[in-house]
Amino acid sequence: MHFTIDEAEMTDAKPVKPTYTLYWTPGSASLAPLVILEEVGVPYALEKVDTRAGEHRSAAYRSVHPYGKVPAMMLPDGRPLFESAAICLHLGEAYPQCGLVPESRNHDRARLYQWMFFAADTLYPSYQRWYHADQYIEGEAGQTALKARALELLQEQWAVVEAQAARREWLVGNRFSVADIYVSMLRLWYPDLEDFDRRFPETAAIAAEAAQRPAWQRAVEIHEPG
Ligand SMILES: N[C@@H](CCC(=O)N[C@@H](CS)C(=O)NCC(=O)O)C(=O)O
Repeated sequence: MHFTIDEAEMTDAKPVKPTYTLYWTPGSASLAPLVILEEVGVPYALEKVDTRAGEHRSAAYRSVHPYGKVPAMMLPDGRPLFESAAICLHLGEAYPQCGLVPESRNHDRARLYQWMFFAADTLYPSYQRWYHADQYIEGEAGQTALKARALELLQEQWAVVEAQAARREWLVGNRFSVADIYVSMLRLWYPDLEDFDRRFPETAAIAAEAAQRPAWQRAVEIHEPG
């Protein structure tokens, strides 16, 4: 892992294609940004962050992500961007020709923000309580209770997504968007996927469609190798 831009790259007289660098870890929220990089087809580099070795807490990595979380992205102009949902939205907006975000004046753009924030700000924290109860409360009894509550919340929250998915083919407007990619990533984290698909079949159908896409398949091959 290295966190600085190659000086030769910066002084090279030849035009350099814009390159994104995604800082990623298997099983993390870096999957959705990676899928979107593959969807838009821009050049990118990958930097694996070894969270088990604590690389995400190093001073070098904090110069990219000041809170020491994964993912983060270095933009082609050398500026860092963090928060998985923000990275997804930014990439979608940077390449409007790919159609992964509705046009800015379209009401569907507001809906896209709604579902992205619901996913990142409501669903994601429930997963954090389920997977990392020890970071919220001390003692086994408290952690068990917190995990049980987190699962109840996940079920309530996914039911909200399911109601929307039942009304339309995709989550926003009438076409595939970054929101479909983001919620399909969050589905993968559900503790029991068979149970998820039974409870939330319409959302599962969106995830199944997303998983058919070549970009998703390429990203998963990199991100979650068998
Ligand atoms: N809101 C952040 C959350 C990022 C986050 O919590 N990432 C996890 C991996 S999915 C992480 O870095 N965990 C390492 C740690 O907390 O020590 C985002 O969406 O990017």
